[in-house]
Amino acid sequence: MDSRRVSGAQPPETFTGLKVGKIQDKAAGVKGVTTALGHASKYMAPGKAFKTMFKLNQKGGFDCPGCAWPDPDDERSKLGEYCENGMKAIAEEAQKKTIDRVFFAHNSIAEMREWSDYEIGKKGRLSEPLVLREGSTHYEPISWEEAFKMIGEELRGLDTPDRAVFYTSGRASNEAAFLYQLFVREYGTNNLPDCSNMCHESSGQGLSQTVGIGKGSVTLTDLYEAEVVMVIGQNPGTNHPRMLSALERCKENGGKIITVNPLPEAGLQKFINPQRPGKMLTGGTKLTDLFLQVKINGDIALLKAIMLQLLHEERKNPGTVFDWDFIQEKTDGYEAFIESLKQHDFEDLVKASGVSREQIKEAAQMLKKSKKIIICWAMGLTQHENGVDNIREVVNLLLLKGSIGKPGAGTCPVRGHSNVQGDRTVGIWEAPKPAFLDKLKETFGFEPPRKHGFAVVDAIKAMHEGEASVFFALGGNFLSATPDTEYTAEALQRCNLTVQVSTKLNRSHLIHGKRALILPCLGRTDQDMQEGGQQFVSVENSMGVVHTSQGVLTPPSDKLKSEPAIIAGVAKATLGADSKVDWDKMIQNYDHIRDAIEQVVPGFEDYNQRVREPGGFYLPNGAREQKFNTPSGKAIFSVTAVPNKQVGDGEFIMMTVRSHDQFNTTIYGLNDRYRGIYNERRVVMMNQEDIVQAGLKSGQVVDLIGQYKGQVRTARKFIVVPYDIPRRCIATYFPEANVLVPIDAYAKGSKTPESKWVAVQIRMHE
Ligand SMILES: Nc1nc2c(c(=O)[nH]1)N[C@H]1C(S)=C(S)[C@@H](COP(=O)(O)OP(=O)(O)OC[C@H]3O[C@@H](n4cnc5c(=O)[nH]c(N)nc54)[C@H](O)[C@@H]3O)O[C@H]1N2
Ligand SMILES: Nc1nc2c(c(=O)[nH]1)N[C@H]1C(S)=C(S)[C@@H](COP(=O)(O)OP(=O)(O)OC[C@H]3O[C@@H](n4cnc5c(=O)[nH]c(N)nc54)[C@H](O)[C@@H]3O)O[C@H]1N2
Ligand code: SF4
Ligand SMILES: [Mo]
Repeated sequence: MDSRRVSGAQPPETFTGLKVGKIQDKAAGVKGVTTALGHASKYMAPGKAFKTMFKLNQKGGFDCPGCAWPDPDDERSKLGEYCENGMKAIAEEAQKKTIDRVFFAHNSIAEMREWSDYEIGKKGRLSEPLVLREGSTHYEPISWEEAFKMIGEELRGLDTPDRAVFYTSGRASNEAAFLYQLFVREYGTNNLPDCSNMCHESSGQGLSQTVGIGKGSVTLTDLYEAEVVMVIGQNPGTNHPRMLSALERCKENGGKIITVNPLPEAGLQKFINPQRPGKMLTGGTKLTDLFLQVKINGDIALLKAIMLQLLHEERKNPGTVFDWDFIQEKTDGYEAFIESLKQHDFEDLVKASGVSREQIKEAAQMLKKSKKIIICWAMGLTQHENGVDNIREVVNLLLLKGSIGKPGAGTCPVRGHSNVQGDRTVGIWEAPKPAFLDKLKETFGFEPPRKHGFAVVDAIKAMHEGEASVFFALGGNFLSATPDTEYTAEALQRCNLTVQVSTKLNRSHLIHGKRALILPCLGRTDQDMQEGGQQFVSVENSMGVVHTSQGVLTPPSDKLKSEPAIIAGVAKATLGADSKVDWDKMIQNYDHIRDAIEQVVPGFEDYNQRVREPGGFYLPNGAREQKFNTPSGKAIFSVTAVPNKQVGDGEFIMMTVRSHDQFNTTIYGLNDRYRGIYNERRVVMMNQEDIVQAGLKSGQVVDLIGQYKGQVRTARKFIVVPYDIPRRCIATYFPEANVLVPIDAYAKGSKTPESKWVAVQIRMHE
C-alpha cells in the first residue's frame, strides 16, 4: 500500500540531525528548572513567564494545561507547584506570537503540510476565525456569526444527527464539556468520541467491572503512606513529573517502589526534586527499589507469576499473605480466580513476562509483607488488545492483599490530559448511562438520544465509509492522535465540513473536509471576560478533586471566544428558538452552567459554593470507602488469559511512546533528554543484539513495515538507535509511527487502539 496516500497527513520524512548521548539515570533537578525557564523565556514575554509560573497550580490560580497530576491538598511549594513539562505546556500556549489572515494568505494549505509538527506548533496562537471554502487553497477570515451559521445550516441539513461526529480532547473544562454534550444531545446524537477512547478507556472499563467505579481510588496522601507502590506501564519522569515528588515522600516514609517497564525510564530510577534545594545538593532520592524489565505486553504473565508466588507463600504460612477478612466480606469470585491461577505454570509465566524468576520472587517478597499497596499505571497497560484484562489483573493483586479503600492502598490510573477525567464525569461519553440521560431530560425537558454513539475508531470508520459527514472537534489534534494516519486522513477528507476549535495550528487543520473552519479559543492561561464579569472554570484531576482554574493573562487577540461561548454560538445557530436551553444565560455567568451540572451529575451538590473553597472538593468515590458499585456490591476477582500474541519470524513488537519534549501531538522540542536522544524524532530504539542479528547498524536508516490481516502499512525513514530494551521489542515516537497502528487493532472491551503493540518488520531504507 502506498505509504503516503494523502499528502501531508504524516509528518515529513526529513531528518533533523540525530545526536546520541548517555541514557540518564535521574530526572529533573537544576537542569529541569533551567530547561523550563529557557522554554518560557524563549516563547513568552518575560513578565508573563513569571506571572504564570507563580499562579500555576496555586489555590485560586490556574490549572496546569499539562497532565492531570493533582496538587497537594495541604501546603503548596512557595517556589511554585510546577514542573519542567508544565512550564513547557504553558510556554506553548501563552506564546507572544499570533497568526491571522495575513499569515494564512501567505501560506497555502499545501505549503503548510510540508512543515514538521514542531514548526507548525511554533507559528503562534490562532487569533481569528478562519474558513476554508470549497475548492480553495487558503484559509481566509470569517466572522463568528457567519461561521456559526455555516455550522448550523450544515447540521440542520443532515438526514440524521448521527451523521455528525463531535470529538473532545481532554483539556476542555467541566463547564465547556457539559455545555458541549448538552448541545450535542439536544441536537440528537451520542456521537461524542473523546481522547479518552485512545487513552484510559481500558482503565475505565476494567475498573468499573471489578470495583464499580471507572476512576482510581487513591489520593495523594495515600501515596505518601503506601508501603509499596508499583508503577507499571508509565513514564512519570516525563509525563507526570510531579508524581516523582509524591514518590519521594513515599520513600522518605519508608515505602518501596517497584517499577515495571520495558525501558529503564530515567525519572523512576533517581529523582532530584527541583523544589527542594537542600535535596538537590545531596544528589537526590533513589526511587526504584526493584526494576522489572518486562517484555512489551508481558504484564499479565508477570502479575500472574507474582500472584502464584504469593499463593505459594500463603499456603506455606496460612493467613499471613492474603487478607482473608477482606476477601470473604468484600469480594466475589476468589475461588474461580485461584482455580484458574493454579492452572498456570510458574516457569511458563516467567518466560512470557521476560523478567527473571529471582526478580519475580523478590517482588513477591516485597508485596508479601505489605498491607498497603498502590498500583499506578498509564498507557503501557491500556493500549493493548488485552488492555482491559491488564487492569483487571492489577485489581486481582490488590484484592488478594485487601489493598483498596484504606489509607495508603488502592488503584491509581494516572490520567493524561488535565481534565480528561472531568470531561467524562460531566457527560462526554459515547455510551452514556440511562440514569444520566434521564437526569438531562428531567432538568432540560428534551428527549436525549438513547442509542450509543461512535467511539474514536468507529467515528473514523463511519467517516471513511460515508456514514458521517460532519466532524467537529472541541480541541485536540484528531488526525495525528488517532491510529492509521492515512486511513484517518481519507476519512476526514470525505467529510463535507470539518470544524476545529483550537488554540494553536495543528495538522488536523491541514487535512480537512470539503469545507473547513478553525474557531480560535481562549486557553487555560487567558482571562475569560463575559457579561457577568471575569469567569473561572473548573476541572477534575486524576484523583477526583474538582477545583477552579482562572486565567491570568490578557488574551493574545480580542477576537477569541471562550469554549463555552463558542459552543453556545453553535448551539443557538443549530437549534434556534426550539432549544430548551437558555444559552445566553449560561454564558453570561458560568455559575449557571455549574448549577446545571449540579442538577444532572451526582456528587456536585453546592458546586458553586464548594468549588470556591481553596483547593476545591473531592467527588464521591465508592471504591475509596470499600463500597463497590457492582451488581453484588462486592469487588470482583477476574479470570483472565495470558495473551498469546506472537510476532512472526523477523518481526518485532513496536510500542509508540512520548519523548520528553512533546505533549501528545504538540512537539515542544526535538530532544528526549532522559533517553539520551537529541535533535531527532524519527528514531527506532532497538536492542543491540537484535541490531546485529538483523544485519543492521547503529545510525542506519530503515523503513518499518506492518502487516495486519493482509494489509501492509509502511513508515519510512527511521534511524536505528541501540537501546536498553528487551529483545524483539522496539520503540518509536507517537505520532510519527501512528501510520502503522491498524484501525482495526484495538482493545477488546474498550476499543483503545493498540498503540503499544504493533507487529513490524524492519528493512533497510533504499
Ligand atoms: N510531558 C508530557 N506529559 C504528558 C503527555 C505528553 O505527551 N507529554 N501526555 C499526557 C497523556 S494524554 C497521557 S495519556 C499520559 C501518558 O503517560 P505515559 O503512559 O507514561 O506515556 P507513554 O509515553 O505512552 O509511556 C508509556 C510507558 O509505558 C511503557 N510501556 C509500553 N508498553 C508497555 C508494556 O507492554 N508494559 C509495560 N509495563 N510498560 C509498557 C513505555 O516504555 C513507557 O515508559 O501523559 C500525559 N502527560
Ligand atoms: N500511537 C499513539 N497514539 C496515541 C497515543 C500513544 O501513546 N501512541 N496516545 C493517545 C492518547 S493517550 C491521547 S490522550 C490522544 C491525544 O489526542 P488529542 O487530545 O486529540 O491530541 P493533543 O495532541 O493533546 O491535542 C493538541 C491540540 O489541542 C489544541 N488545544 C490545546 N489546548 C487547547 C485548549 O485549551 N482548547 C482547545 N479547544 N484546544 C486546545 C491545540 O490546537 C493542539 O494542537 O492521543 C492518543 N494517540
Ligand atoms: S506534573 Fe503535570 S500538572 Fe503538574 S505541573 Fe507538571 S505537567 Fe503540570
Ligand atoms: Mo492520554
